Amino acid sequence: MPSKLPINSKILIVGGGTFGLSTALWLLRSGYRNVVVIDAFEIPSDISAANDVNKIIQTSYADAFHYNLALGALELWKNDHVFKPNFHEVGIVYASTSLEASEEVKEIDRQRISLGKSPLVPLTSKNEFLKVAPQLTGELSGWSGGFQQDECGWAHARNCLIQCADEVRNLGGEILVGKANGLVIEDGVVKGCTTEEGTVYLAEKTVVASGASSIGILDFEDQMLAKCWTFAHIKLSSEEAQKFKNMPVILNMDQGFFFEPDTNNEIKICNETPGFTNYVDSKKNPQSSVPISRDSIPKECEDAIRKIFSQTLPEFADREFVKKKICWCTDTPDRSFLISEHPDYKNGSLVLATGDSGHGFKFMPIVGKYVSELVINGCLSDEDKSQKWKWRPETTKNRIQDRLGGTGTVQDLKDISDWI
Ligand code: FSA
Repeated sequence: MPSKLPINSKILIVGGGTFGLSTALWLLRSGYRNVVVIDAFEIPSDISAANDVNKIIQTSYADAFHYNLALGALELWKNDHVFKPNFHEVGIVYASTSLEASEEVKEIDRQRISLGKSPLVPLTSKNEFLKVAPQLTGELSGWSGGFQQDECGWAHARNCLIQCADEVRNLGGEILVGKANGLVIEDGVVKGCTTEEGTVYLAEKTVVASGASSIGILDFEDQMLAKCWTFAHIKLSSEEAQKFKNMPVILNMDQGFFFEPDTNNEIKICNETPGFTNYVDSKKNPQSSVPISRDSIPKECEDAIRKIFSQTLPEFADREFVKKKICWCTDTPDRSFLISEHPDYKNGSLVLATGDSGHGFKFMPIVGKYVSELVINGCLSDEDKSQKWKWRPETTKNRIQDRLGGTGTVQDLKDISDWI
């Protein structure tokens, strides 16, 4: 077993988003004081996937590994003063309008039962949906599913970033602006990173936690595939918004999801798709899909969003979008995270904490526990986690897709001509 990292060691975390800030928080709470986070932007970064008004906080998973991990996070969503104020435990309506999606809901139910949880409340008719979400006015034709009342809902993601960053600073951590573009390596040991601005940051341990931007810093041997999803906001009047207070998250597994209005009276709605890449080389190597920022969405995504409203809240189906955005995630081949020491560098000097795979945010309160364990002890105490999250370029041949909706295939943004 490697020796424990001395308490005064300098730890550099590249990326101040979900994984990076959580790691900084856990390290500082473990007594490490020399913790520096750098991010290309002030927090909350405009390109962090978590810079968003709401994200689903879901504990129910079809697989026991993520289910148990989410239950660990839930404890902190309910009790940690950084996260608790941002968690809204309003429940989730899991719905489906296709056979594959209804299978997914059944899988979740099976896993719940095997973990000793009560089954989801079955939703097989419009009336049953209205009992749990009376705000819905649409016909919900072909909708079925299940309802989970507690241990789930949504969180104000942007405020989590802000509050976590405040806590990091309060505990003595530093958060600096700089766009990392490479590592400083001496004799096989990572000694920090360089930035586009020409600054060199040195540290005993470097953690790369920069989500979809991680591929700009080091070669992940095609394990990371940056993809984006789309969402829009509509604005309600105060009277309209009033009716939706504490509405559960409406999550149709094959079409998309929406939330109760935020404090600005805006409803955020996302359409489900297999995601979009942005390849910059014609060979389409996974690592050449790079995030770009856009305040517009493909027309087909607008149509999909309006379709969800026409089934659930037809009064909003034609309402103007006051915001349209794309949001970047980075998929590993099997959609488990990559939380591991890099095998090619000595002394565990480079730790990777990335590969959110489009389901990372709900784990924000707890993910740093494991990354910090790796930084401090040089290994994870749980063998299952070290297996699941290890460096694994051999898995790139069998990349799973694992999402429903849209055209059924991952499209490249450059092949989309119709935008709104
Ligand atoms: O499990 C979750 O955290 C839901 S994430 C929401 C979402 O838009 C996915 O529906 C999508 O497939 C992609 O993974 C990005 O995130």
